Amino acid sequence: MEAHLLRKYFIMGSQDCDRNPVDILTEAAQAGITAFQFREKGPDSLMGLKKVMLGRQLRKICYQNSIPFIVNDDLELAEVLDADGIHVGQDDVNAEEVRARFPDKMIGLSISTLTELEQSPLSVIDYLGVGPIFPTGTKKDAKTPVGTKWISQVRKQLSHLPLVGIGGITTTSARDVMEAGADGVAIISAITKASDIQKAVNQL
Ligand code: TZP
Ligand code: MG
Repeated sequence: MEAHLLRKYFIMGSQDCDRNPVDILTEAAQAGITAFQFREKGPDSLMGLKKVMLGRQLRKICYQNSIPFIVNDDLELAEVLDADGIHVGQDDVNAEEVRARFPDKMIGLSISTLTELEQSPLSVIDYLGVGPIFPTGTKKDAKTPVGTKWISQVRKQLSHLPLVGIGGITTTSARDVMEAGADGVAIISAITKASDIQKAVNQL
């Protein structure tokens, strides 16, 4: 995977949006995000056909703007929507199983601790999501923040693997995450809650 695609990695599901997710992604795509992850998850998220129908609309926006479309956790949905990639966490389906099923899709894996890093099947994944870097109100079950120092540590150990910081990153703290050695920032609320998405993406 080309690391520059992770630079401004926008993640979102309908549960993160106070207005139409289609409008939010359209604005973010036009403003210059470099990748998108459809993460329809948690309380208030859509299920079944509604999830698929929203996914189709978001997928189309990514096609039209040449932005990689990545699905969180849901392998069936990734298949149905012809996603470019899949992102899995520690409690989701194993990355090796994902690779066996999808030889050509990008695979991202979240890690929060050294143990998780050591136990990860790094040879089958395309990038790591590292965090939460800062406290976040978006993911209710987020682990303890690891800080930007941890990005530097992971970067030292893994010079070859693209990595993106996630969790509580704002337009002002994104710089620290990049300077610690990340290839990009993965953000939800810094974009979904922005009063001016164009401006927020520019600042990022
Ligand atoms: N994984 C770790 S923190 C997080 C996820 C999905 C939430 C990130 O959201 P925000 O609003 O950018 O803090
Ligand atoms: Mg997960």
